[in-house]
Amino acid sequence: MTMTKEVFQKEFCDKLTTTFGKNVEEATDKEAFQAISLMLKDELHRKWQRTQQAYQDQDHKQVYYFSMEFLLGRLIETNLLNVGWLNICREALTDFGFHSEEVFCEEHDAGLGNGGLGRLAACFLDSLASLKLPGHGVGIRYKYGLFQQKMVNGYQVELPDYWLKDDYMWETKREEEAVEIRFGGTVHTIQRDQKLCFEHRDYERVLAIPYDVPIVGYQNDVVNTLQLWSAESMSNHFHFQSPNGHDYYHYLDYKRSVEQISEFLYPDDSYYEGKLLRLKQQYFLVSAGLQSILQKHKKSNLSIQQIPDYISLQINDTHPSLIVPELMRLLLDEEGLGWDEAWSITTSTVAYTNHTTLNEALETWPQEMFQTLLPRIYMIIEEINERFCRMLWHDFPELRDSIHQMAIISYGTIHMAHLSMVGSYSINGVAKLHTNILKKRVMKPFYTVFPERFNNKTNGITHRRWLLNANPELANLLSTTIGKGWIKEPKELIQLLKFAHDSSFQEAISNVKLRNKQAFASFIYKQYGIVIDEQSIFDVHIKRLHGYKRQLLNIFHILHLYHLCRENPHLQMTPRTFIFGAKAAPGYHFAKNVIKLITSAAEKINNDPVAKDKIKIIFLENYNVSLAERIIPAADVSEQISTASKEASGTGNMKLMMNGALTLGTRDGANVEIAEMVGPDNLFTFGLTSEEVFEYQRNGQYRARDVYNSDQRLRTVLDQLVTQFFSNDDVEFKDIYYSLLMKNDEFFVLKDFDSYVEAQQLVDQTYRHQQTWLKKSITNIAHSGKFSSDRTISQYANEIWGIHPVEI
Ligand code: 26V
Repeated sequence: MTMTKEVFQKEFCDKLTTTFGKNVEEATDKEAFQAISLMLKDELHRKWQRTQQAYQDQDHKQVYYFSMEFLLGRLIETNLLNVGWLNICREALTDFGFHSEEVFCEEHDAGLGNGGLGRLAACFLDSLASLKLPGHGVGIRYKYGLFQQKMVNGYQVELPDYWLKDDYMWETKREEEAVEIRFGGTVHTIQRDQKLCFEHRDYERVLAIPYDVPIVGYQNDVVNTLQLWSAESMSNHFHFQSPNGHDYYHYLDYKRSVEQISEFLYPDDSYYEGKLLRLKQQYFLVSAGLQSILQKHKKSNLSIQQIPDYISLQINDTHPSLIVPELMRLLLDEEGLGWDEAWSITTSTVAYTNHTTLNEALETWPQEMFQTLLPRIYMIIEEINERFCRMLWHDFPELRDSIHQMAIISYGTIHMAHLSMVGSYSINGVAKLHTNILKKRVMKPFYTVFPERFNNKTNGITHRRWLLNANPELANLLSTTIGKGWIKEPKELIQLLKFAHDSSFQEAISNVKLRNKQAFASFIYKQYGIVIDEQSIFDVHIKRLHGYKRQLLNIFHILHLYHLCRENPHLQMTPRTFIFGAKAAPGYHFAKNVIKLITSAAEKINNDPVAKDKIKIIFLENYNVSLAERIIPAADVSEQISTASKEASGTGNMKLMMNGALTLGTRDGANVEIAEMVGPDNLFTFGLTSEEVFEYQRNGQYRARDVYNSDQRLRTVLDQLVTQFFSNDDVEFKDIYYSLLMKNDEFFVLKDFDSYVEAQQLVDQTYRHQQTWLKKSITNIAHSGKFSSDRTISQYANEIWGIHPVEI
C-alpha cells in the first residue's frame, strides 16, 4: 500500500492506542516519536528480510565494515526520508498539533564514535545501502557512548552518555545468533592423527550477543545491517557448589568483568594508551563478528576456499586488526587448514584503511599483556611475524637494515599497523596527500615490499544527511534550479556552475543562508540567552579539540582582533560570530586548557562594549552529530586550519562546503582536493605546506621564540595568557604559553599566524562584496558532489571489494 497522509494518520493513531493506550491529544512528543518508529520498523523489517533473502539467493559477495566506532546520530529523519514518508509524516504531525522537529529530537543521538573516523563509518553505511550494495557494519553496542560535555564556569565536565535509557527503537536483539569468545587460559600443543593441534584450556568464556540495526537505502527497498555486539556473562560458566558461597562471589566478579567489555567507548581519538580493556574490546568485536560471518558462509554451502570470492573484510584503522590472526585461528584450528592455504585466504579477504599518521595515535600492545589475554592469537602473530621477517631477509636484501623497524613484534611490542599491512590485500589512505605521505614517508618500506597494495580513497560524506536533510531549504532551491537528479547523482550539482554569476540565483542562495542563520541564532538565544547578529559572518570551527587542529590559532586571531578594537573603537571590520564546537579527551589537559581559553575570551569579549558589535564568540556545549546538522547550514566560513600533514582528510570541510561555506584552510588532508576542485579563488588558503613542515621537523631550524619576538601582535596576545588579562589568575594558561615558547610550538601556531591573519583579512574584505562571495559559495556547492560518500563507496566497491549492486 502506498503511504498517504490519511493512511499515516490512521496507523499513527492505532499505534498510539495499541502501545500507550492514548489518543493523539494525550500523547507526548516521546510517545509520538516511538509510535512513528514502530510504524517504520514494521515497514523496514519487511524490506530487511527481502534484502537478506536476495543477497543469499543470488549469492553475492558481501563486504563487512569492521569498526570500533559508528557515529550514527539520529536515524528517524533518515529512515523516514529513505522510505519516502518524511513529508507525509511532517504534515500528519502538524495536523495533529505536534512540532515535527521536537518529536524527532526525542531520539537520543547514537554517539558510538569519537569524531571523523566514526562518522565516516556511518556515512559509508548510508551510501552502501543507497547504492544497493551488499555491505554491512560490524561494531560494539557500547552501553555508554561518547561522554556528554557540560560546561561549568567555562570548563568542560564529562557526564556519562546513557543513550539506552529509553529503548533504542531501531535495534533488534538476536539472542539465537550469540557466539562465545574466549579470553586468557593456556594453549597446549598436542599430536592428533599425525597432526599438530593446539588446544586452548582454562579460558574465560564470554557471550557475545548481536543487536541488529537496519540501514535503509534511499528509496530503493534495500535494508542492510549494522550488527552491534554486546558482552554478557554465561550463566553456565560456573557451577555453584561450595557451601561457603565463594563461587557466588566469584561469579559476580566474573559477571562484572565481562559486562565491562561493551560498557563504554574510549573517548580518545588521537592519544593511544595500551589499556587491557581496550584490547579486550577489540578482540571481542573481531572474534564475534568473524565467527558469525563464517557460520553464515558455511550455512550457504560455500567452501572455506571460496571465502575471498564471497567476503571482504574492511578494517577501519588498526582497531579491528586482530581480524588477521583471528581469521587464521579459525581456519587453522577450527577448519583444519594448513598455514599456507589459511594465509592465502586471509590475505585475499582483509583490507585495511589507515586514518592517521600521528605517532601518538598508532596502536601497539605490550607483548606480555597481549600474550596473557590472547595466548593462541599471540602464537599466530609470532608465526606471521617470523615468516614476514624471513621473507624480507631473502627477498629484500636492500631492506635488511630496516627489518627491526618493520617487524610486527619488536622489543616486546606488537605493532598493529604492521600486522594490518602484512595481512591485507589492500592498504588505503583517506585523501591523496595522506596516501602519498604514507607511501613516501610513514610506511615507505612497506610500500617498497607491497606497492600493489597501496591505494587512495578520498573520504566523502552522505549528501542525503548533510544537505538534503540538514538543509531542506537549500535542497529545495537546488532542485528547483537544476532538477532533482543530484539526489541520486550528486555530481549533477556541477550544473549549478551556470548560475554562479546569476544575480537572482545568488539572491536566492543568500536568502536561504540568511534564514538558516536566523534559525541558528534563535536556537542560540533559546539555549544560551545570547543574541547574535544575523548579518555577521558566521565563522565555524567544529571538530575534536586537538593541538594539531589548532583551535589555538583561531582564538589567537580573535584576541588580536579584539586588541585592534580596543586600540581603535572605529575599526572597520565586518562583524563576526566565531562559533566553536569541540570535545576534548578527558585526560588531555592541553586541549581542556584551550577550551577554557576560548570560553574565557568569550566571557571577556562578548561583554565588552568596545567589541560587542564586532566580535561574538560562541562555544557550543556538547558538540555532536545533531548539533552539527544545525550549525553547518548556517555557516559562512569553514575553519580547516590543521598543521599541514597532520589531518589525514577531514570530513567537516566537505559538509561545510556542500552547504555553501567557504573554506579557510591549510594545504592539508582533503582541503587540497577541495582547492583543486573549486580553484584557488574560491577558498582561502594559508600557511606552511606539508613539505615545509617536514623540512622544519628534519632540520630543527624553527624557532618559535624568534617569531614571538619579532611580531608585536603575537607578543600582545601571548602575554595576555600570563598577565591576569582574563581573570586575576595568571597561571591558568601558562601551560599553553610554555608549550609555544619553551617547547617550541610543535604545531607551528606562531609560524602560521601572520599568514592566517592575512587570509582572515581577505575573508573580511571578500564578504563585503556579497556578489563575489555568493559566486564563490555557489561554486563550492557545485563542486561538492565529488565529496559525496557515494563516490567514495563506489570506488571501494570497484577497486577494493569487487562487489556489485543487487536488485531486490
Ligand atoms: C585512535 C584511538 C587511539 C586510542 C584510543 C581510541 C582511539 C580512537 C580512534 C583513533 C583513531 C584516530 C584516527 C582518526 O580518527 N582519524 C581521522 O579519520 C577521519 C576519517 O578518515 C579523517 O577525516 C581525519 O582527518 C582523521 O583524523
